[in-house]
Amino acid sequence: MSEHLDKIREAIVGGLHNEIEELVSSAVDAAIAPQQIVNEAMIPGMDVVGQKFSTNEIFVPEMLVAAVTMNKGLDLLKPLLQKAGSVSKGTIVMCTVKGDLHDIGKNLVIMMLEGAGFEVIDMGVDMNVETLIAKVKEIKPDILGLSALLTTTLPEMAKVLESLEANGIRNQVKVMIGGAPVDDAYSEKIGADAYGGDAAEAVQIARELITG
Ligand code: B1M
Repeated sequence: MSEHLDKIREAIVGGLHNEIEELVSSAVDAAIAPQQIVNEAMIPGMDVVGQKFSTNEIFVPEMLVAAVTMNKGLDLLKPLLQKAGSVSKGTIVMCTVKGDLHDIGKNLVIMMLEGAGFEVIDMGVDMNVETLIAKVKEIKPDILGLSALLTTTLPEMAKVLESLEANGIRNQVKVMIGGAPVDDAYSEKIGADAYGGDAAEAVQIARELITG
């Protein structure tokens, strides 16, 4: 099993986007659980990419190819991660905040939420506050999910919460936040309802937020 996972991790790190689908398929054929492929090979691969970027061993183009490779692998796993029930467990509007283009984590969270039976409206990346507030007013979701990967875009989460207050709709929607630089303390500081550390935790929290 570890040979499959090692190869997938190395393919993400090396940006082997032409090989990833075959590697993921053969891991699935070898009965390795999709969640294990994501958590023990793909995400650790992205962590290595991040470390190499920090130490100037690789630059943005290589990081981008790694992201393409990751997305191809996730696309293949998506139907296996999703076994949605027919009755919606609740509605969630989700985005990556203004100024931030990182969407792999958000997409993974969405896949898991959909798999758990939630209806998710994906607003994409670099989402401006006005458009988001208009969507919340239109859809009236149970939960608004915000993702951010950059320390520079974290304050955008606070802006969304301020804008919900200013529009008089803060008490109508629960707000869940997540992303690598986010933590419980930040969630509390800006007045979000919850912080999710990873996709599985996000599902658990969404359930709790909806059942109260
Ligand atoms: Co970017 N980048 N990047 N990047 N990038 C980071 C985040 C960085 C940590 C790399 C580093 O320096 N080590 C660093 C941020 C440093 C900081 O702010 N302190 C960084 C930087 C600096 C940048 C640029 C500024 C680089 C530049 O241009 N000079 C630039 C910014 C662009 C922008 O957004 N405006 C940039 C660009 C890019 C690419 C476009 C090349 C690419 C993104 C492609 C894409 O997403 N489509 C990219 C990538 C791939 C990364 C790393 C390597 C990987 C991110 C990732 O996908 N991780 C990243 C380093 C790292 O994180 N190791 C890095 C895998 C993903 C599954 O994890 O997103 O954390 P994650 O999501 C997790 C949890 O956080 C959680 O669940 C997910 C699943 O477990 N979660 C939630 C996420 N959202 C949630 C929401 C929830 C709940 C849980 O509820 C709503």
